[in-house]
Amino acid sequence: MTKDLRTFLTDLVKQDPGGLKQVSAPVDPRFGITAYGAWYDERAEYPALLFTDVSGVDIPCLTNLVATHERMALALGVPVETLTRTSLAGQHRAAHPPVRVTEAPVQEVIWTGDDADLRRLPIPTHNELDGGPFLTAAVALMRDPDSGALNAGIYRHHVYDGKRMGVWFFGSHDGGTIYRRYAERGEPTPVAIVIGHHPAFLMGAVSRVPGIGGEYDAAGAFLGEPVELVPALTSDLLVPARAEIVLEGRILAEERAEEGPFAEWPGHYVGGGLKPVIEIDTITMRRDAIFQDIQASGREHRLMGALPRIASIHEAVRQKVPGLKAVNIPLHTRMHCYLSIRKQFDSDPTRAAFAAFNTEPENLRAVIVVDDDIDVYDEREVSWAIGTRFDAARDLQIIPQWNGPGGLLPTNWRYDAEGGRTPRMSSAVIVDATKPAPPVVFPPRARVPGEAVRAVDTAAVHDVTSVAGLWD
Ligand SMILES: Cc1cc2nc3c(=O)[nH]c(=O)nc-3n(C[C@H](O)[C@H](O)[C@H](O)COP(=O)(O)O)c2cc1C
Ligand SMILES: [Mn+2]
Repeated sequence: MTKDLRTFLTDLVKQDPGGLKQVSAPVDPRFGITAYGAWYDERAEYPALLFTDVSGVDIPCLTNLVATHERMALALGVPVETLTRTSLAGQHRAAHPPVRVTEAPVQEVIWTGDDADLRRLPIPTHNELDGGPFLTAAVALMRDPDSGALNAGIYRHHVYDGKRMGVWFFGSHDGGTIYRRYAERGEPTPVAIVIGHHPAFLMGAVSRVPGIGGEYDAAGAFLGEPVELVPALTSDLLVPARAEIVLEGRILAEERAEEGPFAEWPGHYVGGGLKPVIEIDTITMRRDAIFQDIQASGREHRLMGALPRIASIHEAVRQKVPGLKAVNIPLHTRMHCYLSIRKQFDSDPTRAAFAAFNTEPENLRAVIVVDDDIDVYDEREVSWAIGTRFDAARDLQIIPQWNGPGGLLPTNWRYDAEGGRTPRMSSAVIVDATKPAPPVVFPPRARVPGEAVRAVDTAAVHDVTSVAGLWD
């Protein structure tokens, strides 16, 4: 059966009892949905939550679906260790290109005109000081007017009323490039916003694919099968046939509106300032559609930011430094990246770090490079490498003007006592915690020979309950 959100929920209920919880009490989309996520977060639990009685609307809201490595592993059909302890390298992106189909479940229900009203969807307001409801799991599709390529990405959409939303494309993201290309010609940008699909589809949509477009291929690689596409109703865009909901509209060429504030993954609120405005014309959906949300600024948001990029960074760094072994972006500090390499040249760490920075230019602030005997998934190992193999005067490189100006990182802004802010550039660092390249002989790491440890006779070990007999 072709994979979609429903096939995944079916798998989840079978494979992971308790992994999906239904909340049948009435909830207010304003803080009511995220409140349940926060309640579980306080207990370090992250079940997927399906709200079937959201006040004022008929459509249920699903959140926290992609909040754990375990569920993502289930979605990708791999052991969880593959997600938590490897780099998901070698996603064969070209293996499953998208296919056109004729059956379009996502167009079973069509809302046009006044009926195409965003207020009929269960769109949460997530955190205390957010400027309003936001779409957080919405994959916006646009076509590059120069190459014709279809591009996808998740972008935050600030819902202003039944028809209009603000959208913020960060820094150099392709979404913004496409919008600016249309806007420079004075034309609106056709957009289709996809809500609700298999988690592997979302992994593809937020992958760092080189060049504009290619996200449908990346999604196919993660799904292990092609994404099925049908034509949108109001543009030449192609939308996933088995998505839950699609919003069709245009990004207006001239209009701008104040966007945000909105709580972002670094854990702070960030206002966008004046941003492009989308007008929605048509909303299509499946019968009994499920609206999908990502718990903003929570674990789900950070996991979805880190996980797909680990694979992309692996792929980019490996091209420059073939000795790359593993990549980690720790969930709790998503602006840091750890690379372990089998070092051949003293230039390897710098080359590797720049390849990582250039794959994730908006988000990374520090790349820490270690040798291949260091486990980048173990914070203690990384700290130990810094403590023993890194000399700040020689091995710290500062890139003074890397990030910003502006964006999500608080360091990219200067704040003042009046509550104002000015965008500024911020720096990035490379921490080279590797040993010198061969043929330099570095002291070996202390260890008891493995052979001797394996020969330990545990049957001869017992608790000492009395000292009688141990000495005269
Ligand atoms: C939950 C979530 C929210 C995101 N929000 C935004 C956003 O508001 N703006 C943005 O430019 N990128 C956002 N991203 C990142 C993009 O979706 C992602 O980097 C994508 O690769 C960008 O694609 P593009 O370069 O093709 O535009 C978000 C990612 C996730 C997982
Ligand atoms: Mn892209």
